Amino acid sequence: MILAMSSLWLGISPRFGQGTLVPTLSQDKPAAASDLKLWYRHPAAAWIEALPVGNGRLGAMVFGGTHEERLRLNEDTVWTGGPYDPHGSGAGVKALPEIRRLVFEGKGREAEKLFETEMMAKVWDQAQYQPLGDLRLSFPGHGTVADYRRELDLDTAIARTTYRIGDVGFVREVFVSPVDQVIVVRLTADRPGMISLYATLDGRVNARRLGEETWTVRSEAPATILLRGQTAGFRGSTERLRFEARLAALAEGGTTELYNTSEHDTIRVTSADAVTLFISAATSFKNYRDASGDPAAKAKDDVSKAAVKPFDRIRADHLAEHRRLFRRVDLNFGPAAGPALPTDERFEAFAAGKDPNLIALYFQYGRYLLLSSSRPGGQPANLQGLWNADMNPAWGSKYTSNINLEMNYWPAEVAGLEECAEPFFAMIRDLAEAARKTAQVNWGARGWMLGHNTDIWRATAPIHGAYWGAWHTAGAWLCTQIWDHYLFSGDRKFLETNYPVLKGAAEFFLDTLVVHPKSGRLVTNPSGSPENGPGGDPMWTRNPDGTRNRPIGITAGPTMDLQIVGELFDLCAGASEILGVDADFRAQVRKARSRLAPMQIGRLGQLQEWLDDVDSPEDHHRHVSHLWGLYPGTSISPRRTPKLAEAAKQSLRLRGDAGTGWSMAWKINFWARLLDGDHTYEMLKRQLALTNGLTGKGGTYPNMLDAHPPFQIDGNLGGAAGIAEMLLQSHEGEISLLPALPTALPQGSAKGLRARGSFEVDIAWANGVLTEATIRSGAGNRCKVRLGGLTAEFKTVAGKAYTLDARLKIRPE
Ligand code: FUC
Repeated sequence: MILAMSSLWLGISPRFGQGTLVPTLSQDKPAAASDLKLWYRHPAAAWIEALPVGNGRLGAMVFGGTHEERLRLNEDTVWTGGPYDPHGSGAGVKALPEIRRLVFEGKGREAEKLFETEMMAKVWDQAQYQPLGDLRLSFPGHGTVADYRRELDLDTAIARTTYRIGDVGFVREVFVSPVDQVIVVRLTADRPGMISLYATLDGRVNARRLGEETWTVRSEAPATILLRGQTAGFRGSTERLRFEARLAALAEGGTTELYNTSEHDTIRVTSADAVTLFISAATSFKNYRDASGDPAAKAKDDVSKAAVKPFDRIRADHLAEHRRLFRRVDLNFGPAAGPALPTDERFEAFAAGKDPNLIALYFQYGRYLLLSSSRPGGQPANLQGLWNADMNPAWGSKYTSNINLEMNYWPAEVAGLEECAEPFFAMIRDLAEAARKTAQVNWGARGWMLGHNTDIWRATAPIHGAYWGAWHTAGAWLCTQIWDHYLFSGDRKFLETNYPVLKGAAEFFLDTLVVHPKSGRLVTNPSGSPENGPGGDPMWTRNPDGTRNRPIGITAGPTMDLQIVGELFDLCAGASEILGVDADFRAQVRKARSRLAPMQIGRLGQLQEWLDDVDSPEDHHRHVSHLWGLYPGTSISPRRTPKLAEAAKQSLRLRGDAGTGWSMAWKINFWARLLDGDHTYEMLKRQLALTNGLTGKGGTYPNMLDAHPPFQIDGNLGGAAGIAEMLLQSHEGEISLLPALPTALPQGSAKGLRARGSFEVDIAWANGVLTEATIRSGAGNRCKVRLGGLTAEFKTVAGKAYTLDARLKIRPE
C-alpha cells in the first residue's frame, strides 16, 4: 500500500522541470497593521510574557519594564563544550546479531540491556544550548507611569514600549538587525534632555550540573561594556567554547560616562535627548569540527560598524530585509471582531468563538518566529528556536529529532520562507558526514543515520538508553524534507547538491534492513516507535523504591520506520531518475521498497503502531509516530488509501485530542490531511488555549509562545503549518483548495501560499465556499487543481497568473 505514493511522486517530479520559483508577489502591503501586533497593557512579569526579537543568530526577549528593563539575550552558537567524538567503547556492530536475535525472539529487556552496554555514546547526553546573558537597564528618577503599552509588531519586527511620566512621553524600540548583526535599543522622549539610564551586561549564572564556567564583565572607554567568558565544559569534550558580547551606548546630548562599582561596570547616561544601544556577540564556533574562532574580533567589528551608520539607515535596512520575507504571505479570517483587545485578553474571546483572526495572528507569528530564529548562515531553530532563558534548559534546548527538529521546518515551504530552511539543510549535510562513523561502528553499514537527538557538535551516537536511542530513522526523515524543498521549488541544482545525502541515507537502510523470520518481509531491527512501547503511558508506573516501570521500547519494524524508509527509497529512486544517475542503485532501492513489511490495520480498527497487534486502547501517548505516513508523509490518504485513512482516524480517536504543545500541533496537521476541518479547528482551539504552563498540558503562553510545557517552538511552527494545511494541500500531484475548511471559519482570504510544483496561490472564500483563487506559476509546470470533488487541469507559463472562479474555470485576463 505504501507503493501508491511512489508512482505519484515519480509522476510529479520530472514534470516539475528545472525552474526555481519566481516571486511574483500579489501584494506589497500586509493585512491591517492592528492584526499583526501582539500588545499588552502591562510589562512582562515573567519570560513567558516577554516578547521575542531575533535575526536568526542574535535574539532577545524584551520584558518592557518601566523603571528597570531587562533583555534576556541569546546567540545561536552559545553551547556547552566543543567539538567531540561521541562514540562509546562498546562492541557496537559485533553485538548487533545478538541484539537482533533477542528482539526477534521477543526478549526485549535483554536486547535493551545489550544495546545499552554495546551501542551507546560515551556520555548518555549531549551538549546544551545556553543563554548569552542579560542587558540590564535602569532609569533613575522615573516616577509614576501612565498610558503604558508594549507591543511586538510582526510586520516591522520591532518591540516597542511606550508610557508617560508626568507630561513626558517615552518610547523604547528594540530590534535585531539581520543586516547589521546587532541588537538595537533606541530610547527617545518627546522632550529634550529626558533620557537618563544605567546600562550593563549581566545574567550568566553558573550552571549547577555542568561545573564551573568562567566569565567577566568589564568596561572599555568611552562607553562599552564587555561580557566575555567560556561556557561550561561538556563531559563529552575537552574543549570549551569562548564567547564575547559587547554593549555600546551612543547618546545624543547629555553626558555619558563609565560608572564602576565593585560588582558591575556600568554605562551611565545623564539627561540625553536620545540614546542608541548596540549589542553584538560572537563565539569561537566556526563549524562542528572547529571552535577556534575569534569572538572578540567579530563582536568588535559588528558594533564598530553599526556605531558609524546613521540610526535611520540601520532601522530602514532592518525593515526592508524583514519585510522582504515577512510580507510574502497574508492571511485573514474576515474582519476583526469589535474593538482591538490586548493579546492576552483575546484568548478568551477566541475560546468563545468570537475572534477567528487570532488564528491568523498565530500563523503569522509562526512565520515571524521562523524567520527570526533561522536565517542563512546561522544555526537551525533548536527546541526553543533561538530564545532560551535557562543555563540548564529542558532537554538541553538542543535538537530532538524524533519530531521536534523536523516540525520546526514544516511551515518553511508552504508559508513562503524557504530560505529560512537553509541552516536546517546545512545541518543535515553535516549530520550525513558526522554519522558515517556511527553507521560503521554500530551497524557495519555504509551511509548515515540519525537517532532521536543531536547538538551543535553534530553528535550522532545513541543517547539516553535503548527505549529512546534505538530508533534511528531521523536521518531518512530529514531526507524527505530535502526532497520536499525540491518538490516545492523545482530547484534541480539543490537536488544535485544534496543527492549524496539522500543516497547515503538509503545505502544505510539497504545495508541494515533484515528479513523478518515470520513474514519474510524487510524490517528495521533494532529500532523503536519513538519514546513509546506497547501499553504506552499507563505502563509508566512508579515502584515503592521510586524507580519507574516502562514498557519495552526496542522492537523490529515499527510502522513509522516502514513508512519513512519506504518514502526514502521512493524519493531516492525519483532523484536518481531526475538526475540521470545510479541506475543500479535505483533498481536496488525499488526492489527493497517492494519487500518492506506493509502497514497493518489492527483489532481495534486502528493503524498498528507495531508489527504485532499490541496497541492499547488506553495509550494516550503524545507521540503518534505511526501516523507519520499521513503527515508529514504521504502514504496514507483519504482519497488514495481510504482504509488506511480510516484506521489512522481510529488511532487518533484512541489517542485522544489532549497532548503537549507539539503533539497538538501534529494533530492539527493530521486532521487537516484527513480532510476534517471541524476536528482541525477543535485542535486549534486546544492549541490556542491560554496557559501559564503550570496546569495541564499544551496551550499557549501570554506571549503566544507554545507551551509543551515548558516553552518549545515546535508547537508554534507545527501549528502554523497546520493552519496552512487546512487551506491548501499539494502533496498528491494536485493543488487542493480549502481541503479542510472548518465551519467556524466561513470567510477569509490567504495570499502568497506556496504549493509543490513552483506555484504560488491566493484564495478567498465566503459563506464557507471558495469565491476565487489565483495561481501564479513559477516554472511553467502543468497545474491540476482540486476543490472537493471538482478538478481542473491546465498548462501554465512561467511567471503568469491564472484566476479561477468557484467552478474552477479560468477567468479571461
Ligand atoms: C521528545 C518528546 C518530549 C519533548 C522532548 C524535547 O523527547 O517526547 O515531549 O518534546 O522531545
